[in-house]
Amino acid sequence: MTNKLQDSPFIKVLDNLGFQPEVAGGFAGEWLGSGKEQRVVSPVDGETLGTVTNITPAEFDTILGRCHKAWLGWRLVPAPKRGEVVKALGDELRKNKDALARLVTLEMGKTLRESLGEVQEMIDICDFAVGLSRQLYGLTMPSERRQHRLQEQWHPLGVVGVISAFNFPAAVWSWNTALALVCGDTVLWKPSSKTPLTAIACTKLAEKVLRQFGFDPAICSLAIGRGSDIGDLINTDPRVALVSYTGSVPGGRHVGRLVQERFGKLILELGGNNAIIVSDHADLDIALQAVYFGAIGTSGQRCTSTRRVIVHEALYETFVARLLELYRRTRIGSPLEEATLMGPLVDAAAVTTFQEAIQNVQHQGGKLLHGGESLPNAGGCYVTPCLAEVTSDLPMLQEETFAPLLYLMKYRTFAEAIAIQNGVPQGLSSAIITHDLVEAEVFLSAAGSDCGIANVNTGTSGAEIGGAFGGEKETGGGRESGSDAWKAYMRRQTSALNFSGRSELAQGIFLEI
Ligand code: UN1
Repeated sequence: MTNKLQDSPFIKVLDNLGFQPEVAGGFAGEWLGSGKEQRVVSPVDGETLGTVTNITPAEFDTILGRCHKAWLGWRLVPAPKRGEVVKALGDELRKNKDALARLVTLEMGKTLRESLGEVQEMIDICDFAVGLSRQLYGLTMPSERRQHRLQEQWHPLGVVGVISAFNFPAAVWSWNTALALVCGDTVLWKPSSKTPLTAIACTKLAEKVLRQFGFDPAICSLAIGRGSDIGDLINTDPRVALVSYTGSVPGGRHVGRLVQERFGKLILELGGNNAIIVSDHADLDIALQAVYFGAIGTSGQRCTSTRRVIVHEALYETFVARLLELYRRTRIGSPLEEATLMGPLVDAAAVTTFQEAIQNVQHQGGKLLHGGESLPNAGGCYVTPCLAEVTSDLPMLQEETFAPLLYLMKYRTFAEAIAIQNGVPQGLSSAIITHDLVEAEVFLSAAGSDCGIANVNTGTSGAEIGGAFGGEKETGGGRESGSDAWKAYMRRQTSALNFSGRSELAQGIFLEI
């Protein structure tokens, strides 16, 4: 470790969060990890942030064993008491909001203001879950039999395996964990190998809170390692009752097959290919804001990022000219600086994928209007955001490129716009910018957007935690976060209770004995 590194701001960030930069990547009541050492490099400036030791398969077995054992006790704690723990976790996140956000920025490169937003989402879901801890309602139903009662209850499920991606390295864990904890589940987290330090920081905070309450800290366990070994151990082990996977479509296909094979439960949050329709009844300022933030926010690395804009031909030229102006002025640079709008991509491989996609688009007949260069800023992975003019039959439009690459296309009729919007295999998020009430209603109707999220006059990204988050088709169909997404984290039990003092079968069946 160089002196420069010891003096650097990220060491102070790590100190604030209570850990050193050389750390073990496994936790289940104690920290362990004796597998491969992994150097964590910041996309901000190419500097080493720390070294994490991955866990071995044998250590995984210990961790999962402890996490499962912790569940046997945790499931019996009354849900409102579990809510108190989540409340304290939310308070701990409030206290550490700045430090954790800085760590997120240093480790994966999103701007500090977006990282602060990410930690805010974590605080929000904790607040939501605290309320939920008193509202895990089951229904009672009128029985068809006399003096019988029919009811359902929701019971804790078991260990929830959370496999998360680099782009929301802290929030995805919290959406799953806050709900899982109040539902009486324990959590085993395998974060992206690109963001282990953020995962260690979050787990440290959870450990602190659980210890304060005298609960087994293995309730929030951690298993850092490669997807192909540690991830698959999670997918195949029947002790993991639910696997919540956020990642690519091919990754989801793999996870889905393994978990389904053993009839485990699944939440899949896979790719998006999100479009905004800009109608001829749109407020252009709203449209520009929605499209610009949707496309360059998190350097185009959200699953909700805007990838396609479908613009009415009547205002296409004006819209594109104004968007181009914004693209030219994009302030690209260190995500730690207040003025920066777009930070780096997560790593060099992401830069290559971005540039290859742009080449492909051009080969297929797309016209490059702006961007696509890689910038040599201080060892980081910086690029200029790309705008490409295309027709709606361009094959690349079917694919999600996880980068700031935005496709612009024209439409003539509203039906055509909806068909283009729905004409991709993914179905996460969508939006329309219009002041025409009928268009907005059609967009939200059964014949409108086929996505899990459909917004009017606001963009595709930045969903609030209060709604259920997730999408259809190749996006995987899972829902997490708000609304009744908690039900996926519990098992439903239906009971018939007979207090009639005699025996009566349902469906009017009579049996003489
Ligand atoms: C993701 O990119 O994995 O809606 C999730 C948003 C955020 C969540 C994104 N609240 O953009």
